[in-house]
Order: sequence, then C-alpha cells, then structure tokens
Amino acid sequence: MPDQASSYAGEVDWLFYFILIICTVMFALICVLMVLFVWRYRARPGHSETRTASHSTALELTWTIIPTIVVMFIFYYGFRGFLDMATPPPNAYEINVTARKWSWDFLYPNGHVDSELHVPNDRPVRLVLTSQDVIHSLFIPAFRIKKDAVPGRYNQTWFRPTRIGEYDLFCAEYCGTQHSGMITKVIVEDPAVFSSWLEKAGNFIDTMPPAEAGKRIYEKRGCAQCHSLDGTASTGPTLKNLFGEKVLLTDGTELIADENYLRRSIKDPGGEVVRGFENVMPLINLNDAEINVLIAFIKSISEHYQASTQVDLGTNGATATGAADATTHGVANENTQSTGSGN
Ligand code: HEC
Ligand SMILES: [Cu+2]
Repeated sequence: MPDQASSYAGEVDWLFYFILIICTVMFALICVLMVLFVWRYRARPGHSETRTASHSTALELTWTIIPTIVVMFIFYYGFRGFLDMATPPPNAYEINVTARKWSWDFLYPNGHVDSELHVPNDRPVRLVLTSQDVIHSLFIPAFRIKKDAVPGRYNQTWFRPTRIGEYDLFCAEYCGTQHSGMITKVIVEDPAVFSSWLEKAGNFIDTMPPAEAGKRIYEKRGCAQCHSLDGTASTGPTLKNLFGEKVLLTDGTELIADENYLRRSIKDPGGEVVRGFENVMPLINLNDAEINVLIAFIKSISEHYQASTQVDLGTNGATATGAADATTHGVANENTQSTGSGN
C-alpha cells in the first residue's frame, strides 16, 4: 500500500486488509476442500454411490448467520468511513480544482492558481472539483481519496493530511491521449510554510522578470502538455521561434505571429486554427497580466525577436527607435528588460 498520509488512510487500510484476509481464507478453504472431496469421494470399485444429502437446518443457519454478521460488520465500517469522507467539516480550507485535458488547476482563496496542490498539514482541506471538458478523476493514493471531476457540475471531497511530504496525484479516468501525463504533486507543508508559500506564489508576476514569469505560467497552467519549446510539434505547434514567424491557418489565411495574434490564440483558441492541427486547445482562464508575461516568454524564445534591453543614453534619442540595430552605441548601465507592448 502507498504511504498513509491522511486522517482516513488508516481506517481505509484496515478494512481493506480485513476484506482481503477473509477473501483469501475463504478462497483457500474452498479450493482445498474441493480438491480433498474430489479425491476422497472419487468413484472406485466396491464403493456404492450415497444419496445426495437433503437438508440440515443447523448447517444452513450457520452458513447464513455467520456471513451476515461479517457482511454487516464490513458494511458498518465501510458506510461510516463513506459518511466521514462525504461530510467536510465546516471550517475546512477550500481549494477549487479544475481539470482539463491534460492538467489540473488549483485555485487558492487568494486567487493564486497552481498546477500543484499545496496543502497545510493537519488542517482539513475541502476540494471543490469541476472539469472544463470531459470527465476526469482526482486520485491521491497516499490520502486514499478519489473523486470525479465532471463538466457542468461541482463535486466535493475533503481530507486532513497527516504527514509532511510530497505525494502523487493522478487522473484516474481515461480522458484522451495524454491521460497518463495528467500527473502532478500534492505537497503537504507545515501551515506556516504553506502560508508563506501561498503569499509568495500569489505575486510572482510582480516579482519576476516577465519572460521568467511567463515560463512559469507555461509550465504551471498546462501549456507544456501540448506545446514544446524544442521545435517539435506534439498536440499543438511548438512555441519555439513562433513569434515573428509566418503562420498558415486552416482557412488559408497567412499572417505573422505578433503580440496580438498570440493574445488571440490564447483568448479564443478556436478562432484561428493553425493548419495541420486540430482545434483542441482549451480556453484557459488567464488574466491580462498573465497573458502579458506569457507573450513576453514566447517572444524570448524566438530567434525572430530582437529588442534592445538597454536604454540608449548616448544621443538625444534620434537613434533610439530602431529595435534591431539599437545596440550600436550607448552606455550600458541599465538592465531593464523590454517586453514590448504586450497586448
Ligand atoms: C490540449 C492541448 C493544448 C493546450 C493545453 C494548450 N494548447 Fe495552445 N494550441 C493547441 C493546438 C492543437 C493548437 C493549434 C490549433 C489552434 O490554433 O487552435 C494551439 C495553438 C496555440 C497557439 C498558436 C500557435 C501557432 O503556431 O500559431 C498559441 C500561441 C498557443 N496555442 C498558446 C498556448 C498557451 C499559452 C497555452 C497555455 C496557457 C496553451 N496554448 C495550451 C493545443 C493546446
Ligand atoms: Cu484526465
């Protein structure tokens, strides 16, 4: 069995082992008796057939009452555990989960969205789950929980983590070609560590250079599942060298990928579909600040993108407009990253 890292892991496990042991014992008993009886009562000369036994009240009562008691015992503890799992305590910390092909979004109360589930240790956490496309299922083996994420409705589940550490989180409902890649981590932290993580994570866009923040969004918000950075196409086209390149759409239009095109591609994925690809990109809910840094990131990985990252202090501005050749003179004492207009 996996690690036991939630309050009900122990309860689930002992019941599971109890059922497993009963099944194993019964299976072994039946097999042994069957073989024994076949051999013991086989037909052979000198032995006449006995009549089939007809009735034994004592025996029948025994094999009815004992299994009934065992089954009711299993039912009682199973149902008790089920009720416990179905009833989150009212003071639980709430995290909203959105599943989509093929990633998870975890939305924290301060508005931060992450692809990993961070939770405070020893505090009840309630997850409210939904899906943007097909049915997915959130499965955390170490917590012994599994709950479907269904489009168009909300499901809930809860747990109380009991051990600090990192655990796997899987999608347990086959949801398309990259289903097996729909894996992420649950990180159980000391509540103080969790709070400071959340505070920092919530404002990384303000504290990082835009292209780096954009890379983080690319990794954290599911883009990486479909778009490579190394020039190879997968479910979607690669983002390498996309900015400034000619793009051919399914309707025959040709255009140059500029900031506006990138923004439209993200805000309205079905609007312009790149030739050779299917219209499967989901609408990922990103705000303007997030889109700005994503665009900055996509530009930063394109060889067609050149911009001065230094302010030209040499002359009175006469040469400060050209982007590509603005590096000819000037004093490099500023290191401001230029990210263009962004939208
Ligand atoms: C499920 C797979 C999938 C995910 C997730 C996804 N995309 Fe896409 N994306 C595609 C496909 C397929 C296309 C090409 C068809 C189209 O244009 O709609 C595409 C097209 C694009 C384009 C235009 C590319 C070009 O070559 O012209 C951009 C830009 C883009 N996606 C950015 C993103 C960003 C940013 C994210 C994350 C926030 C993201 N995508 C998430 C599948 C995906
Ligand atoms: Cu899935």
